[in-house]
Amino acid sequence: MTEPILHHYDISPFSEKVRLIFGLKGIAWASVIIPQIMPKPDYTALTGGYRRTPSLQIGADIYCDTRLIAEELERRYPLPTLFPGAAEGLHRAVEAWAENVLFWPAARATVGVNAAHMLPDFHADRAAMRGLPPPAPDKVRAAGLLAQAQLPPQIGWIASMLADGRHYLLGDRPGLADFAVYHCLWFLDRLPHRLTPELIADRAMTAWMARIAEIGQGEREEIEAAEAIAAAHASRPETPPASTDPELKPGQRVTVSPEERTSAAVEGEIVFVSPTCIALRRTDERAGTVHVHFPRLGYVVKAA
Ligand SMILES: N[C@@H](CCC(=O)N[C@@H](CS)C(=O)NCC(=O)O)C(=O)O
Repeated sequence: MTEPILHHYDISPFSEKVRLIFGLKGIAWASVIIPQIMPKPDYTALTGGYRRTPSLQIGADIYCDTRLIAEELERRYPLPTLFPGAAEGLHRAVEAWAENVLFWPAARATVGVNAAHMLPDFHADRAAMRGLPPPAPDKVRAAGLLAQAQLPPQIGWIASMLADGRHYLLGDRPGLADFAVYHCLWFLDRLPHRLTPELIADRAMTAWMARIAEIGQGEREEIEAAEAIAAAHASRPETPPASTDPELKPGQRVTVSPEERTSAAVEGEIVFVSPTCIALRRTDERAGTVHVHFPRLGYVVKAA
């Protein structure tokens, strides 16, 4: 099988979730470090304009969004499973809570308290991503403090999940629910002003975090973006399975964009649609013909 390539950067929390999946499954992978802020010309040559971090490349197939990346890695590397101890639906429900409700206050609190340590254009870049003007530094700090108040109740829920002595959130083996919650908390300590010392006192929770960290990243090898683009150019996308959607048919030209409008719409021709995924064919001068895959959940599909 062609080696997976993760386009990511080291302090990206969503990327940490995927790196842990590599660790759990013992996968060897290539790492391309992408810029934290726009422009990202090498990255968007592959994704067609999707800017969020990370994406997974396997030959000429590009998988956007960690929810879909998890699904694809589980399909290609089924063991050990990402869904031990409980139904996939329960892992996915914990993931949805963690990434929609827990993640944002954790990110805002971390960035707010570390406002002075971010890349010079970081705050302006993230505001522009949401169609907003650059924020004043004291606004970033104030928003961080407000956000921090949203964390203790949720941290209490996590501690309560571990209170019966279990080693992982849904049982005795680590899975997607652990990684989705963990990456939000992991980010609290990635910048010079670490927040876990003041926010996480529960010993079972600290021990759980240490167990997750020990899973590691699998076997990582650094490569340049140009190598990844050349690998896409030299590969053919996988033959997609039959489409299942009666409305969105292969051959139609559409755009796909995140609901939160945090990334440009990607335009292409539908090659495959399932209840969980939509894949578009597009051609780039450097990357050649690629299939860009998105989850259905959280993404808007429109006629181009
Ligand atoms: N739902 C997405 C969220 C990804 C996300 O928001 N990633 C952050 C970085 S960790 C991001 O894209 N920030 C803007 C950027 O990197 O350009 C996923 O699961 O992959």
